Amino acid sequence: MEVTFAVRHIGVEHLGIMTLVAALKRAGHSARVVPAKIRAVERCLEGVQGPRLLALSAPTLDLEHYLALARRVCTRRPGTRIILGGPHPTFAPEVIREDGVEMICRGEGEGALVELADRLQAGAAVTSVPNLWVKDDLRVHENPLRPLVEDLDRLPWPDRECFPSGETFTRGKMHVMTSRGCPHACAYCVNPALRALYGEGAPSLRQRGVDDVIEEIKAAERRRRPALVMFEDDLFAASAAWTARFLERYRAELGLPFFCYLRPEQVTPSLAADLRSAGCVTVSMGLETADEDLRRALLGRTAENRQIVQAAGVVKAAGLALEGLNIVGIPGAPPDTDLATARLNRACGVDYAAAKLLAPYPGTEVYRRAREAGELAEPFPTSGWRSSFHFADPRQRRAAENMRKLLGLAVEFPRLSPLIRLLLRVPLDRPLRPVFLLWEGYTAATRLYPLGPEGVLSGARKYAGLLRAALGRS
Ligand code: B12
Ligand code: SF4
Repeated sequence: MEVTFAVRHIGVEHLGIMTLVAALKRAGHSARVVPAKIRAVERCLEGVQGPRLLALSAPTLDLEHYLALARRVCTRRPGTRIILGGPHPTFAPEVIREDGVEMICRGEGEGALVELADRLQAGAAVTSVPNLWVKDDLRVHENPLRPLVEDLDRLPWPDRECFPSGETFTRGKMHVMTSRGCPHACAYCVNPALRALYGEGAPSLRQRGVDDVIEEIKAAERRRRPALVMFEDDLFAASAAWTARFLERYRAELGLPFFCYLRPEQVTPSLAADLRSAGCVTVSMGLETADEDLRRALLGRTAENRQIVQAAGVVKAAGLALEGLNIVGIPGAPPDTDLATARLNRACGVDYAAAKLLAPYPGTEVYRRAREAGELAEPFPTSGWRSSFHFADPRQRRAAENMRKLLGLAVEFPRLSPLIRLLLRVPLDRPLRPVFLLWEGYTAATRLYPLGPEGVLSGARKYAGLLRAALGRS
């Protein structure tokens, strides 16, 4: 049978969907990816022979968009089966009670979706598929999870042809994951929640074989050479022995420029040198906040500032570009924490300081605490511009949301600090969005992602779209 995936952010390689598509195809089904707009979805569903299944992958910020789409599809194309998977339904399965959502998938989806498609094609009942919760007229069937796929090499490679443009990569970036999971316990991340969901005995980190990853990149490269390989692993270079073998092979057989995430605790001069000689151009590293107590107690990260600055120095000394990942607008943080975070980024010599607002995503420890304290914003915002915490004092909300847009500039231009301090108090949400996007786009093109003229051009198109959206939405 044919499965229709509707995707909101069509310009981003989405490894989850691409792998699900590949799994369906391997099992003899077909799948199409269309933009998550009612007309495109209807057109696609009209052409489907046999049972119609609409598959949606929902992070929390996109939930409202997908629920609205599901409701419309239900009304206009009755009989369409609709399934929602991804981080939000995994950790907030009660979303199944929403109109339009018949099924949700919790956790890893390849086995579940293939089994669902098999059963629909055979006209069999679907209420007992492991990983799925299924709503019928009487009740919600809450099925147990199937075990995690232990050997990731058994999964098919992501289908790189499934997106409508037919392009293999977005802006020349090829996204790859060499592993799934992470054994750490950061309070704002879904990984600890995933471990709790699967229970004791489930592996907290699974790594692919070196061969499998190298062959996947080579196969993609034969179709189109990527300008940059983006390793999206939650924890790249988790094992020293695996990493040494992998980088050796990568250097000898591929040598393509690449990007990866590291934790400061992982960085050593020899790792940095190996990364560099294998082709790494940019490392992205979580600094989080300059307040060590907050970092430890509230965010669950134990690195000290001294260690972070040292790790950053090692990365820079190896000739790699460094992106600092920061969390600003932490409710209850002492005044000036975010300005101290700007100073920490300067001490690290980051090439770009990315800032996100602390967000309580379902399943995380931060969510649990915020809910208990009655600090969750109602309704949950649908864009990353707004804080998802309830602030008793609106001035604190304003300062948090403004700082998310100004941190990069505060790091780059320390002389602006007095002005930035002032701007934090002014209601400037919308005017600051283009300022933020222009700075982010500029540093992405000139410092972090060497994508060549084609990449710069399509990056400019992407940022033009983001600018339009930022100015038009709340
Ligand atoms: C790469 C990445 C990005 C990339 C690309 C995102 C993308 N669309 O692919 C970029 C940088 C753009 C990004 C941005 C953001 N991200 Co992000 N990102 C990731 C990351 C590291 C990997 C995603 C991935 O490819 N995973 C691998 C695939 C195989 O897993 P998967 O997507 O979960 O899919 C599997 C299952 O969930 C399930 N499944 C998924 N969809 C469906 C659908 C159906 C129908 C079925 C049956 C099953 C199913 O089956 C899949 C295969 O097993 C994850 C962390 C993680 N490990 O997943 C965070 C993660 C998804 N991101 C997260 C967040 C918060 C964000 C941002 C909001 C950050 C910010 N403040 O700006 C933004 C906006 C996201 C958005 N609107 O889409 C959170 C989401 C939490 C939540 N509840 O929503 C995660 C989980 C990080 C975390 N540790 O908490 N992100
Ligand atoms: S934030 Fe990073 S290091 Fe922490 S648990 Fe999540 S993936 Fe692991």
